[in-house]
Amino acid sequence: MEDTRILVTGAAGQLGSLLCIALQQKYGVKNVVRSDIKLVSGKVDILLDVTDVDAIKTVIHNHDINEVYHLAAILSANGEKNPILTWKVNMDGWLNILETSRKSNINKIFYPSSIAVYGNNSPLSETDQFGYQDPSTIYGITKSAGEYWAQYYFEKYGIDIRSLRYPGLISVDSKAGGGTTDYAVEIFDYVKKDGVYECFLSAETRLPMLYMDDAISATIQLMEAPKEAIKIRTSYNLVGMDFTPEELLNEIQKYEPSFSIKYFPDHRQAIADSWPKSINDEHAAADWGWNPYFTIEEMVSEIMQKLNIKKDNAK
Ligand code: NAD
Ligand code: AKB
Repeated sequence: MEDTRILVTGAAGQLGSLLCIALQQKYGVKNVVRSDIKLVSGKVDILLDVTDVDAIKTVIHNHDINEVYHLAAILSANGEKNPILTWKVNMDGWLNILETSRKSNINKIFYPSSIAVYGNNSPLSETDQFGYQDPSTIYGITKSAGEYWAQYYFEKYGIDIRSLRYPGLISVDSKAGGGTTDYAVEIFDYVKKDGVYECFLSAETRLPMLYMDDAISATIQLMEAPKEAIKIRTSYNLVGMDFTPEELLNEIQKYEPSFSIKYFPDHRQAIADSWPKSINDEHAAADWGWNPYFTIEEMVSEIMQKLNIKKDNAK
């Protein structure tokens, strides 16, 4: 059997930098080629701009790649600053990966989608796998179209493309990259006695979220599932929890009672308001056994351990 030889695009990002560690542990350091448009020491092996199709071909050929994790993208909030560039990176970049894969030895691809495919006219509570998509951002438009391109290349060319519709991903070991859910990552940089976080969403904005460890487990579990188990070839709904900034604050205050949030909602509020409040991911559970581990309580407890902050027993 040939070795799994993986190319990761966007490897320096919030997800990529941690997913690459898990892939290296699983497949061996030499079998994971970490690429990004920027060189970040310890996170990126080679420079690769996904809008450059010739560069993609060369890397896939020179490194004998047979699997791709295509993470490179511009996220929701940053995308609104430059919609045309966002289309170019997210859509042309994805088509470059798909076309190069079709013409080479690539047999499996991971493609991350997002809850951003849903929007104002979608069902926003317990949003169903097949709920109407109505993306409100250029990012969501590219992710929605990208899902259908994934299904098209699977059906027409037989490439085994698998995808997850991630909610907001929360990590402390890597920084968020310019999205609407970033507050739930940034906030932990401010947690200390009498610390204050200035939140760009309102106190009651509910959004679906997932702790990074669960996101990485889900990704690997999906990619390892038997081919016949994967019944959805657009992208699977996936979630771990949902909460508001105020609920996250209450959980953090169990450890740091004097910590507080000041609310200054900005342009990202409208994006958040158009996204699901909660997600139904029963197809992921039924098809390949998805079962998240982290609740908000377990996540905050784990993060506080990492930050070396102990529970305040008075709370
Ligand atoms: P990120 O912004 O942290 O990282 C994206 C990376 O892509 C960056 O390192 C950036 O340098 C790179 N990049 C940008 N343009 C590029 C180009 N032209 N060529 C090559 N690389 C380029 O994003 P992330 O949070 O790590 O997200 C990874 C993937 O997961 C994205 O596709 C994103 O849409 C998806 N996703 C993330 C979340 C989340 O909450 N983090 C949620 C849903 C979906
Ligand atoms: C963003 O906020 O843009 C991302 C996402 C949910 O896709 N975190």
